[in-house]
Amino acid sequence: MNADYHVRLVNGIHNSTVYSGRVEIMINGEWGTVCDNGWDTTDASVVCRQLGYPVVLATYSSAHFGRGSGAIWFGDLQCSGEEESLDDCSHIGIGRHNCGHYEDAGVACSSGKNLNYCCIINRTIYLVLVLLYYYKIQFL
Ligand SMILES: [Ca+2]
Ligand SMILES: [Ca+2]
Repeated sequence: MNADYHVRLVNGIHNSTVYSGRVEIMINGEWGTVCDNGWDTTDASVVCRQLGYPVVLATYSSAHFGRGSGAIWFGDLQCSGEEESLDDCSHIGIGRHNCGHYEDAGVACSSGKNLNYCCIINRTIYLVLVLLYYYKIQFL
């Protein structure tokens, strides 16, 4: 990973549960975007994990969060999902692409905290219903 490498999400939501927006990356002091060509959940998982929001809720293409400006750093990313940052993923070369900013990639990441909370409640309700059903059969 390049020492002068930063990532942020622009024009979306940023709170303790969700972080979303246009993917912007700083390389050599310049913020740029990622082209949506080949942009998928595996690539996005690298961004989300680096930002401390380990769950990918959705990926976006076609400048869903508005068009960025300046460089378009990456296109045709092929991450395995294990990389520390996008510049460790396979790609066609920094700044090499045939994309426009109308193709800027976006992502919605989640901390997963509220998701776990929801599912614990759902599982508890399910368990109670199963027990009620079971006891109803016993007493009939
Ligand atoms: Ca495209
Ligand atoms: Ca990809």
